[in-house]
Amino acid sequence: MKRDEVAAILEEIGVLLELKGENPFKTRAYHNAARTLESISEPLEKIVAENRLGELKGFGEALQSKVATLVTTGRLPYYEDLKSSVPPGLVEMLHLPGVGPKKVKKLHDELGVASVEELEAACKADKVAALEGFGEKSQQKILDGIAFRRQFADRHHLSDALIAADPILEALRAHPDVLQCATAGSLRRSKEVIGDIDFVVSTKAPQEVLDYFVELPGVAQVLGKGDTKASVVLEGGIQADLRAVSDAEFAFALAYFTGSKEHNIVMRQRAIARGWRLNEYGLFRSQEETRDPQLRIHCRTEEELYRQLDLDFIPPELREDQGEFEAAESGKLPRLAEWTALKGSLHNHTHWSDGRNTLEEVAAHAQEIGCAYWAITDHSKASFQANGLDVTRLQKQRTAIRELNDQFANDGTAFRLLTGSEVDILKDGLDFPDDVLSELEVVVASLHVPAAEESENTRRLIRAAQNPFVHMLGHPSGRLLLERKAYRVDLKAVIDACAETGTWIELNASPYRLDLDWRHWRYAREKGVRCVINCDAHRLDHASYLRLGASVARKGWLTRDDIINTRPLAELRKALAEKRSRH
Ligand code: DGT
Ligand code: CA
Ligand code: CA
Ligand code: ZN
Repeated sequence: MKRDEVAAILEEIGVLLELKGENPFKTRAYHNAARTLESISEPLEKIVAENRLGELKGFGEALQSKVATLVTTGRLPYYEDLKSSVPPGLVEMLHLPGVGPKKVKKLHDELGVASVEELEAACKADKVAALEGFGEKSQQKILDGIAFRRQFADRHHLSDALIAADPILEALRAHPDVLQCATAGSLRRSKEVIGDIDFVVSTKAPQEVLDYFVELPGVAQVLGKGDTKASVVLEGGIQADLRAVSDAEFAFALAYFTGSKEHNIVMRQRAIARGWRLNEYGLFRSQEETRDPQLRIHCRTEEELYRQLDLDFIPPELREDQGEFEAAESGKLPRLAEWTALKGSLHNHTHWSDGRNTLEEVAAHAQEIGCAYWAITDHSKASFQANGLDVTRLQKQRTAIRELNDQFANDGTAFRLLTGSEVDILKDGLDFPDDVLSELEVVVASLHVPAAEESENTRRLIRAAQNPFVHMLGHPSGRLLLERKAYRVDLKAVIDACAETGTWIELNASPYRLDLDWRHWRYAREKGVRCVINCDAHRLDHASYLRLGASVARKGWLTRDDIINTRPLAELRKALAEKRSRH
């Protein structure tokens, strides 16, 4: 088992012990041990193999033996027993606002509440307010929290849906009776949040394939199975549909189930206008609904279907009835960016602020995945909760980055780290003065503590854009998908200001943000504003967000030229210098 998984289990043991009311020293020891593991730079396997766990701070014999067991066997009976002794509903209750382990324990001990549903009933019966340490206000807060979570209970982050869909698609592809298969629906269109996953297969043996699908590992529950369709719930809670059609129907079914519904409606109207009928089974020479193969206009691929309707092939990301038909009719669809064109990320964190890894680790990983550069933009001092850097630490970090880059130069490595900051946008300006910013290669300005009024947030963002040393605005709406709404802001006015000042806008590629939203990018692009697809990486594996960010950029009609970080290092440096030279 790897370091991060071991750390997560230690963390969970700490929480479980808290729920059981264990003494705080013991529970804290597990939380601290998890932190310690996250910050070690040597491979954990090596430390275990050399029997050196005892050298880690706070690792007594009991902890050492548990970690060693996890690393070598991948399991820990102590953890498994502990987990099965605590109702899973208690852990779920911890996600509610203002509810910590102590309160959960109290609710469980005194009211017998063991799930979120039971907690809701207890609140509605006014039993929670009466408990010591709770009161009316916190009872209401719990009820609001439950309602808020329920609102999103059946929606999922795109990244989670992609991870869940991948092994299922692989398994379908491997089945001997499956001829073609694909994901469709909102997942294929790269929507930022997903209701359910849709699969389409073509086969001569639909029953065999459907039987196989509902029995796949990863399927937690079967909701229904008919002759051509099955619905299941995957482990992790995402629902998935599979449709089985004949091979001649595949292109039509794929197009239909990819949607969107709005896009499909226009497609069908175009068919009708030509005296035809379009549905999930085909495009038919018919004035009525039909599934008659004799009447079908043969299309082996979606490209051929679009061609029949006098359209260029419309990439799935654009199928939202947002102007794609006009463009496809007149050969004006943009050539959408490919994620492989990205050369690095310009907004990332390290353990200098709230990231997990060292500069060396970050650089090595970025190189390994084929990047040409990677900017280090840790938080500025106002973000104290994220361990933001003051000027002194920032200077130190710059020196450390310069030394690393010197090493790369000596080794003949082309890769470079870029110095930078994610500087906080404050009420009266930025968290660093201009002379500090001017020495950094990359400056991202972000609003982390917004005001209540729209006009005030708009003013602050525009002012940041007007600063000649700010290259780009970070996560400009501040939304956290399925969790927190955007702050109030006039994004159109902000985009206009960026256009005027030559400031770029980030497409924050974290699956929880995907901010600026794809719906705004066409306007930004028309205004000439450039996009930067940034990982906002806090850990090495966040580098994979580049790909996710690119699929959402495609949804915003962006081409390679619209995206700054498709440029090689020398061109990027020129582009970075440009804004400052306007001044
Ligand atoms: P989701 O699952 O809520 O994230 O969004 P979708 O777009 O994946 O929707 P879903 O799973 O209900 O259906 C998949 C596609 O099937 C949808 O994008 C378009 C097509 N579809 C489903 N129901 C209808 C319908 O009533 N009319 C039309 N024209 N298309 C439909
Ligand atoms: Ca769907
Ligand atoms: Ca569906
Ligand atoms: Zn940020």
